Amino acid sequence: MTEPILHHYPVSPFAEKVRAMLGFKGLAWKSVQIPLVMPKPDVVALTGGYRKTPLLQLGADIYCDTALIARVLERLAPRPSLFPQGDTLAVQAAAWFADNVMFGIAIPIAFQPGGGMIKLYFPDATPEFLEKFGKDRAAMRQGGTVRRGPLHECKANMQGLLERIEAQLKGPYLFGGELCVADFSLYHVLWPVWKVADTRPMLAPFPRTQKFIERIAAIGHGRSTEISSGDALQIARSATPEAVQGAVALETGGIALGEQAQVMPVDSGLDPVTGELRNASADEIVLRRSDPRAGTVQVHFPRFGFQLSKAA
Ligand SMILES: N[C@@H](CCC(=O)N[C@@H](CS)C(=O)NCC(=O)O)C(=O)O
Repeated sequence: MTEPILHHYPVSPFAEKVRAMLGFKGLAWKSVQIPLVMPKPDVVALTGGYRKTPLLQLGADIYCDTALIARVLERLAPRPSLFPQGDTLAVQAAAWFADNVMFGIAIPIAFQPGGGMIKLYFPDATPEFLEKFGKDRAAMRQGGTVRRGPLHECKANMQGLLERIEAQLKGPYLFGGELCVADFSLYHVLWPVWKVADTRPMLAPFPRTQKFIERIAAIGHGRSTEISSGDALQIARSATPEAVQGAVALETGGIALGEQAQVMPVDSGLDPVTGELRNASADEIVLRRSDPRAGTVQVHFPRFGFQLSKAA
């Protein structure tokens, strides 16, 4: 089996979601540390424009977005399953709510300027670094649908959500006794609140929730080996993209397979990726593109939350 390569950085909650899923699956993986802010030349060489964190690479196939990465990990290692109750609406809805709504509430709490996670992971951060970080994220949200509310509003919403999470956790996990993909989504958005000493007391009135976070954190990250982004580009260049099984062109707005198309997220980081359309199913879009350093790669996106259009 091609060893999966995770492109990530330590402070990223979405990367923590995938690190924990890799640990759960007991997979050996390669780790590439990528920049926190743009420019990210080696990331963009692989994706063609998409800049978010993390990415999963399997040879010359690049998977964007953790919702899709979860499905890829399930295919690589079906047991233990990330979908023990099935890939149901309730599971998907809970995962989406955590990844999108709750993430937007947790970030202003745990990534307060100059404090929180940034202080924990970058204790020597200069004012210039903090300014660059703030500007990078503001630019990333430009034109998208993501809103960052003021701190007091986020804290109020977090309090209300924690009460409901605590009530939901009748067993060890959201849907009972078995861990599923939605638990990893909930875990990674609460992870920064739990990591930071200043915000951890918010969880104190919710012992079941706190135990839930500790239980998933204790899974660990599996076995990883560090490689450079140059090594990852070399791996992509010397591999051949996987043949897409059962390719379809479902509701593409008139784009046929083999034609040039453009894909980008709709929420934030609206950086279009252009390539030849190889698949557009209800779940996944695949573009094939070539890059002088990465060679010919296939970039995979989930269908949900992404926009497919004709190449400009
Ligand atoms: N829907 C995406 C969201 C990923 C995301 O927003 N990641 C954050 C880091 S936690 C990010 O990309 N930040 C900007 C960056 O790393 O360039 C996913 O599930 O992968």
